[in-house]
Amino acid sequence: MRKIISLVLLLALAQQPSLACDGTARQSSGDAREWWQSAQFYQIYPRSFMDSNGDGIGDLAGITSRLNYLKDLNVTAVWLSPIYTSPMADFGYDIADFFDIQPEYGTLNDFDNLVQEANKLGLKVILDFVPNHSSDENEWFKKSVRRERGYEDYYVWHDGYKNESGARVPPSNWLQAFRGSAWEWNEERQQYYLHQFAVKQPDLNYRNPAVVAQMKRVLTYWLDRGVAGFRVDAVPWCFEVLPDETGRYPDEPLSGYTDDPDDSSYLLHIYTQDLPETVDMVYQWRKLLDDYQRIHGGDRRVLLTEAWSPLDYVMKFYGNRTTEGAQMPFNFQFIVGGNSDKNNTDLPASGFVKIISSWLDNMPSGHTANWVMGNHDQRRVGSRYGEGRIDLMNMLQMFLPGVSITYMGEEIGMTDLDISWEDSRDPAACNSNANIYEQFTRDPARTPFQWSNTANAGFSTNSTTWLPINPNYVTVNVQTEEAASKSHLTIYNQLVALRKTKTLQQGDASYTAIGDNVLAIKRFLKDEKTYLLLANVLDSAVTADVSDVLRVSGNFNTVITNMLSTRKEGDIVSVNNVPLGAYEAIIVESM
Ligand SMILES: *[C@@H]1O[C@H](CO)[C@@H](O)[C@H](O)[C@H]1NC(C)=O
Ligand SMILES: *[C@@H]1O[C@H](CO)[C@@H](O)[C@H](O)[C@H]1NC(C)=O
Ligand SMILES: *[C@@H]1O[C@H](CO)[C@@H](O)[C@H](O)[C@H]1NC(C)=O
Ligand SMILES: *[C@@H]1O[C@H](CO)[C@@H](O)[C@H](O)[C@H]1NC(C)=O
Ligand SMILES: *[C@@H]1O[C@H](CO)[C@@H](O)[C@H](O)[C@H]1NC(C)=O
Ligand SMILES: CC(=O)N[C@H]1CO[C@H](CO)[C@@H](O)[C@@H]1O
Ligand SMILES: [Ca+2]
Ligand SMILES: [Ca+2]
Repeated sequence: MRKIISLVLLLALAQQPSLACDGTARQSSGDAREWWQSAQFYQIYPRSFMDSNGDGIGDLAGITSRLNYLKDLNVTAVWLSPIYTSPMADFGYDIADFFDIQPEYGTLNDFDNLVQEANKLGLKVILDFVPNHSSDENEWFKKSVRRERGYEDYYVWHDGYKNESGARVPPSNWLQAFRGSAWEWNEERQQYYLHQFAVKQPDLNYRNPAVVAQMKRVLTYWLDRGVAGFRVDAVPWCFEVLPDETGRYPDEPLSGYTDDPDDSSYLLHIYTQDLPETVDMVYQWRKLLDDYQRIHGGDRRVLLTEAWSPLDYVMKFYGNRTTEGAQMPFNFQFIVGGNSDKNNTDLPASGFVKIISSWLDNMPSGHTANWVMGNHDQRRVGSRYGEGRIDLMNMLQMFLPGVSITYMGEEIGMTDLDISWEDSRDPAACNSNANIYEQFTRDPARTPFQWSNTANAGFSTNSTTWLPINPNYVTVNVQTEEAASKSHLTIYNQLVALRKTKTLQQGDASYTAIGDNVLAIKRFLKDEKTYLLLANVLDSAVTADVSDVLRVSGNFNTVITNMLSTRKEGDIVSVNNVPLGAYEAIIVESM
């Protein structure tokens, strides 16, 4: 089936080779562009970025000490994964106090200092906002367990049922994301509570206006501390369907995808995800940010939303005809749009084209595209797309029109480290068993950042770090790559500089596949230089003629080459005869 689809796509492309696509808002091109529209966002997983006090765990002072590195990368805004008080059942996505900092990461003072120092360097700070759930150690939950006034319905509680043999059974068949029932019995309250993630992550009840107001207070609190916006976690889970008039929640239908009844993909989540109420909630948060800016001034505050939902639902987060939504609903097509097992090491050029067009063709007009290649939940890009394609993926992220969102370490080509069962820390792994955890674990992409080839990769003075360090740090690290004449990092820096050209900031894009091997992308703007990204995505050499498909002619000048290319900057490329070695990727400019 997939073969047929890509064949049809190739035929369509052959007939209409220059699929022109504008990744950014036409009406806002030129002067009206806002700071975020061609920004580089950089995701930091704080636990693994930099340890300032030798306890083997990254922290806020560590991040502050490395802001110059981010400045040198010309990062526009840094998104920090959760840093709030947490028992760390899900490494900070289980928040015990939405208004304070996890002690092992530092204090509110350390946070204020981080924002201040970042702002001095022109860097904005974005926080992770985790609206769907809190920790069971949050005061709100404890009060709700005790049915304290005002907190009775802060979470989703239910008596459950007695089955025919008189045993207590949960209110519905709903499953949590980390395996097993989404309902947990609470002895003290004598009711079940809903947790769409871990048992220690009870879902807040968005049907309760007091909860909605409380979470808006959380946003305002951090805006007051100077953040430039929020990345919103796990958005599609916020609302669940209302119970029927007898108080019963409907069971979800079986998906047929797996026989494992504990696996969340055993069910189709038609009652627990992607509800319309959730979209409206995002619009309300956007309004809060805009109102805040109107009152307090400063640059536009932004929202980035995380939703692994069908594209038509994801696109709704941009807003509708009357109401603004998130500026950047995350585009996960490079993660979900390839092969279903996410092993894209053999993905042909048409697969890349399909991924790119799936976003650009479905994005409502007047909005800005964004490109996410990975994050702390996914295998590293080099491990998913193959190490030969590390630079290519960075090139795509920087070259395609719109916002780039880099997960820390991708700029130096960090790859997954296999973590043993004993060393596993992720609840998604630990809730399974030693035989199957590798399917679920998210630890391999969370290992400490590799700063140098000195002890512990320069991450910590402690030789015991919370997750082991990838032994490849000896060669894959910032210090070594900065000193090299050519490395993943020097190439990334070249891409950053290229991004500053008017063509890349404001130009149109067209793109196509030539055979299985060649992915060809053109960026162009009237009166400016034209740039071409020409990539051989497979491991056999080819020669391509891109002149007709990209509507270009003559000679181009080589400006950036990947690690596997033997070309040099300044080499002349004739667009009707471009030999490309295995996995070679180059960017050339018109002369
Ligand atoms: C080093 O890290 C380990 C494990 O994280 C910890 O138990 C130990 O106390 C740390 N050493 C120092 C000096 O902080
Ligand atoms: C009732 O639930 C209990 C506990 O889950 C289970 O062991 C038992 O088989 C169930 N009985 C029936 C009749 O479904
Ligand atoms: C847009 O969204 C708002 C807020 O959810 C809603 O009230 C309005 O009806 C929607 N408009 C259209 C045209 O869908
Ligand atoms: C992906 O597929 C390639 C080629 O079939 C294989 O060599 C590699 O081990 C696979 N990688 C993963 C992470 O499954
Ligand atoms: C980052 O920006 C500064 C000033 O805008 C510039 O001098 C520097 O070359 C840029 N770095 C890169 C990698 O483009
Ligand atoms: C990419 C990402 O942030 N994923 C998070 C989604 O939400 C769950 C629950 O909060 C986390 O476990 C994931 O890490
Ligand atoms: Ca530390
Ligand atoms: Ca929910």
